[in-house]
Amino acid sequence: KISAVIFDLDGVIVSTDEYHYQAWKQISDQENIYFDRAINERLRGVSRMESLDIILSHSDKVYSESEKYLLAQRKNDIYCELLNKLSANDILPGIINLLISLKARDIKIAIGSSSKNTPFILDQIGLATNFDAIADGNSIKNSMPDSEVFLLAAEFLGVQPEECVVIEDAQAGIDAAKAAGMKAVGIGSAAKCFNADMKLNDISNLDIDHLLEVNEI
Ligand code: B16
Ligand code: MG
Repeated sequence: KISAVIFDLDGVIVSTDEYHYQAWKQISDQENIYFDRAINERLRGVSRMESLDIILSHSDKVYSESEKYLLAQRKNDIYCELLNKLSANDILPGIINLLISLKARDIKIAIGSSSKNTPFILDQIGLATNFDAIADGNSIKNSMPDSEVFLLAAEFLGVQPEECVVIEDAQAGIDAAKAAGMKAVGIGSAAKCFNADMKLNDISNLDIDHLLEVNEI
């Protein structure tokens, strides 16, 4: 029986994925590295340093660890500047209604995100105190597709992995949820994931009864 829903952040609760793209685009332009939206798709759910490695794989130059660190820091400065514009208006359609319905049914809710900016983003959109637990990029060693972030969220909630359903927009996140022994709902670009238990274009099409019965699918 499902007793908790774990939400990914970027691409599920809020479309910060567009800001990640803009920030990485500025860095790759400065470095004269080819970068486009197709490459950006591969960065979904992937940690900051692993994202940088994917971008740098399109360059012939060999970057030292300290150069990489500085590039990642510059990207994050640009990204955080863009995050200043975020507000509750940027919460994606269907999310608030879903959170209210889950609370009404005593289903626990958590965040499971690779992002180290999770506290700042939740604060900007006014959801900092709405979740029963938050597991994010600051509390994990291995990022998605490793199961660590979702297992940690379940531990914080005090529930078993098999009682959890994860909502994700990235293949890496669906893989992480399945590796954790959880059910996985793929939305947006993750609606194409072969291993998602349920596939949807966006949250506003989600039927909550269907979500909580995902075990029986
Ligand atoms: P940061 P999620 C992920 O968030 C993003 O999808 C991914 O593009 C980003 O590189 C990663 O967070 C790290 O973000 O630089 O803010 O620590 O989708 O897991 O909520
Ligand atoms: Mg995501």
